[in-house]
This record gives sequence, structure tokens and C-alpha cells, in this order.
Amino acid sequence: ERRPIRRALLSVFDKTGIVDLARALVENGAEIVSTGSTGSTLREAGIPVTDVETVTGFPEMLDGRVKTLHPRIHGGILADQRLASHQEQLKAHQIDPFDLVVVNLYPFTETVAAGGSFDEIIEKIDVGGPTMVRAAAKNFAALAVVVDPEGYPIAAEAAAEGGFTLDERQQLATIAFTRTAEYDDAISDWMIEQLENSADAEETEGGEVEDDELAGEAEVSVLDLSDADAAEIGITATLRYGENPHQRARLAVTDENAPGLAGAEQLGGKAMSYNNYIDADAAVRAAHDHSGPAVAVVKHNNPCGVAVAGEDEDIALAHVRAHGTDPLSAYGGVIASNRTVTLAMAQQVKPIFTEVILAPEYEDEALELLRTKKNLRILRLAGEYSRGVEMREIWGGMLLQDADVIDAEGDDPSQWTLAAGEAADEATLADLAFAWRSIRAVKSNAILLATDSAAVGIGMGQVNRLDSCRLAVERANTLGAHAEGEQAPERARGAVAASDAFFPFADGAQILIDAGVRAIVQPGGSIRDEEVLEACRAAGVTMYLTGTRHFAH
Ligand code: 93A
Repeated sequence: ERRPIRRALLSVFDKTGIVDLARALVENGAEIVSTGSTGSTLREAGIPVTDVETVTGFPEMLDGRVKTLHPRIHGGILADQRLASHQEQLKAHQIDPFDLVVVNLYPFTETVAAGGSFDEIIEKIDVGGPTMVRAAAKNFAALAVVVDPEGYPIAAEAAAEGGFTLDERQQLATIAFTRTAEYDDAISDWMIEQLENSADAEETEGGEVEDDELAGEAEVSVLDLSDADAAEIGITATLRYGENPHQRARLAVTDENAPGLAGAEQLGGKAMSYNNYIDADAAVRAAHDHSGPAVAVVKHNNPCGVAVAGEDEDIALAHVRAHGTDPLSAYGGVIASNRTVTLAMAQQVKPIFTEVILAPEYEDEALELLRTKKNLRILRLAGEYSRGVEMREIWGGMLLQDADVIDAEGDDPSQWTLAAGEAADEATLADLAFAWRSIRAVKSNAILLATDSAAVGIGMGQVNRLDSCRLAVERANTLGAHAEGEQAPERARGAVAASDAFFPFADGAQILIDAGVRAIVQPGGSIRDEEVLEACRAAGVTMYLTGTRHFAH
């Protein structure tokens, strides 16, 4: 399955190692096609080269902006050589296929870092290079692509061994797409910065504002302060933007002695965004409501997964089960662990697209592995978890309240009232306790189904409890499949349920009962409690009342 390298396209900005590679290719019978200065470098070293210009019949144009962007080049890269029709078309247009593409791109980031002028930086946006790299990577079935001098010795070796295997070509293609993605990411970051800078410049240029115009301005917000003035009132960061790109946003640390999430140390990844902080806060709270090794996965300020492992078990077990609550929603989520992240957990997290991971500590190898995910924000949280007064703005004012905590009398299962069905056995009671501790982090109306200290279905944020019950059951019964085509297990059957507030009618509880839930915990206190309890008794379902409510709006 090796594909011999008969024709190679070499176009590199960084010429390091290119001569040795070209020599090895030629010695093993390959023809080399090269762009301008790559070609000169090789020719000077006595290596025979065909110029791209000879292949395309066009000179390099527009100061090098158009060199390789030509069907004679791209036809030779993109042809699927397994297809007779592609072969025929190549023949008809006298295009020879390539077996290897070696490209390294214009040094865009390096030019930005070196303080290049605007025009210099624009010129260093490589267009033809990434085009060849992406084309070759797409067509890994037919050819290999190398984007880094570090890969040259391997390519030289492959040439001697009769070419790359399909597996190797696929791996090289993966590396190539990562490279072009990072390259474009850097360009987009820089472009955004340019826009922001020019907006700032316009503001300062606008300069003279009439006094009465100023007087008409309703208020000056903390978002208007200069960075230096803002720093004096504890603002530690100007965030890229708020909940949406048109909203300005900043971060303030309110207690330097207990830095919490706001002052957490970041060990990897891009800067935290406003929404990252919101979700991270919810995830940390959800994980810290449990005393055992717990992992919570949060999306849009709601847990879509939570699980607790045994005290002697690896935190990886809690993670795999929290992910399993709702693997669909966990995509792009925020993961919080209340224990040190182990290598085993890091290995599980690695393939999952994740925005942020938070933990009190990371094993060295776990951190090393997580850091290979360039976009994953990795935060270390120091100190005891604690929350003080919560503030929320309303029109013309502010609401303040004690933060909800999970150590009220009704949060202790020994204080619960058995109101329907038989007393739960130890395992069921443990699951009910888990569900109850987990429900608090879920936005109201909240219903959470759990089995073996892992959530299996969560209904959240609905404007009536009935819908939350339906949602929890539906998620439990449709989302558990791990492989495509696999039948989702009926996870509601035999699970326990928690409700953050009382059932106003029996209908919601009935949905849970009909789905096979065997025990329910809820605060109680509805004028129709008796109807709810009656529905449980009729079905032989256990119901405990806590007397404590955990709304979260
Ligand atoms: O200006 S480009 O975007 N237009 C092109 O058609 C093109 N083809 C290759 N840049 C292009 N390249 C880049 O030129 C390659 O990515 C490589 O970095 C460089 C190699 O040119 P030379 O061999 O002349 O140094």
C-alpha cells in the first residue's frame, strides 16, 4: 500500500533541510518541481529541478502572489488516482500527478511578532501555500503532504522505502489541516485586532466633544474607564467582548485573598471569554456540591452531565459517566473536576471538543497532554470553594441575596420525610442524595434522573415542571447510546429522580412514574401534595420530601 514518490512539489519559505530532502528524493528517482527561490536553492546545490513556471506555462505574477495557483499544479495534487475518469482528465490536459507536496508557509505570526508594518504583514498572508497543503491533505488517498522541516527526514526515509503508507499519509494530512487551521486562526486574530485598534483610534480622534453633549450622556459605566483607571477598582481584564460580540466586557476580582475563578491561574489555551466564565462558574459550583470525586459538564450555564466516583476510584470514572449523561450536549462544554485531573481523565478529555477545563490540580502528564489541545483553556483553582452575597442587576436597581448553599437541614437525607412507598434501601438513598445534591446547579424548573451516582437525564430551564419532566425522561431514553447505530438504553427505567421545587400537580410526577422511575425526592409543600403522593403510592414509587427548595433562575 506504499505509494512510490515519482514526482514531488517543493515550495518552502524556510529552506532549512530542503536540500537534503530533495537529494534523497532525486536519488530515489523522483522529479522535483519547485517555486522560484526554493528552485534556486536546490539548483545551487546541484539538484535538478523543474520550475513551476515551466509546468504552468505562466510566470510567477503579482510579486509572487500568484505562483502555484494553477490547474496544472492543483490538478496534479487533487486528482483521485483511483478514479479512471480523473486519470483520463489528467491525460487530456497533460497534467502529471504529484505524489508528495512539501510546503512551509510564509511566516505570518513571526512577521507580526517582529513588529512588521501593516503592508508587510498583509504580504505575509500565504494563499498559495495553504491551498496546496489543504488540497494535498484532502487527497491523502493519493499523495503525502509535509508541512514542517521536522518531517523531512521521515519523508527521505519513506522515499527510500518505496513511499508512504496510507496510514502515514492520513496522519500527515491531519497534521497539515491543524497547521492551516492555526495559520488562519492567527490571521483572523490579527485582523480583529486591527479593526479594534482603528475603532479606538477613531474614538480618540473624534476628540472635541461639546460640553452639552457630555451632559446629555446618561451615565459613565465602568466599561468606559481606561484600563489603568479600571485596574484601580479591581478590574483585572478587559474581555474580548461580552455575551455577544457587540457588548463590551471586563472582569473584576472582588477578593484578592480568595481569587476563586476570577483570579484562577490559567495553564493553557486562549484567553477566557465572558461566556467561558459564566459556564465555568456553573461547572465549578456543580462539581463542588459533591464531596466525593465529582465531575460536572456545563453548557449554557446548565449542567448537561454530572457524576461522582467512589472515594478510591479514579476521577476519570466520574468524567466518563458525566460525559455519558448527554454526550451530544457535552460537545463544546466546560468541564469541572473537584479532584486532581489524572492522566486517565486527560486521555478521555483529549478527543472531546471542550472549551474550558477546571480543577484544583493536574497530574504532570495530564497537563502535558491537555496542553496539546491548543484551544483548550486549562484553569487551576486555588483554595476552598466559597460564595458570598450574590448580586444581580434589575432595571434601576440591584438584587442581593445570600448565595444558595447545599447544607440546609433539608439537604441532609436523614432529615427527609418518607411520604409515599417503601423506605429506600441504602443504594437507592445514595442515588437520591446524589440527585438532590446535583439538582441545585440546574436552572429551574429542574428535574434530574440519576443511576449509580451519575445523572442520566436532565430537564432544565422550562417554564413549567411538566416539560422538564418530559425532557429529563426523553434525554435519559435517547442520549445514552455511545456508538452510532447503537440502540439508546431506556435509562429512565429504574432511575431515581429529584425535583428542585414541589410538583404543583400530579401530572409531572406521573410522567416520571410512567417512565419507570422508582424513587423521587422533592421539597413538597404544594396544596396538591396529596395528589402527587397518591400517584406514587398507586405505582409503588417511593417519595421523599426535603422541605428545602433549590430554585436557580
Ligand atoms: O503568494 S502566495 O500566496 N501565492 C502562491 O501562489 C504561492 N505558492 C506558493 N504564496 C505562495 N507560495 C508560498 O511561497 C509557499 O507557501 C512558500 O512559503 C513560498 C515558497 O516560495 P519560494 O520558493 O519562491 O520561496
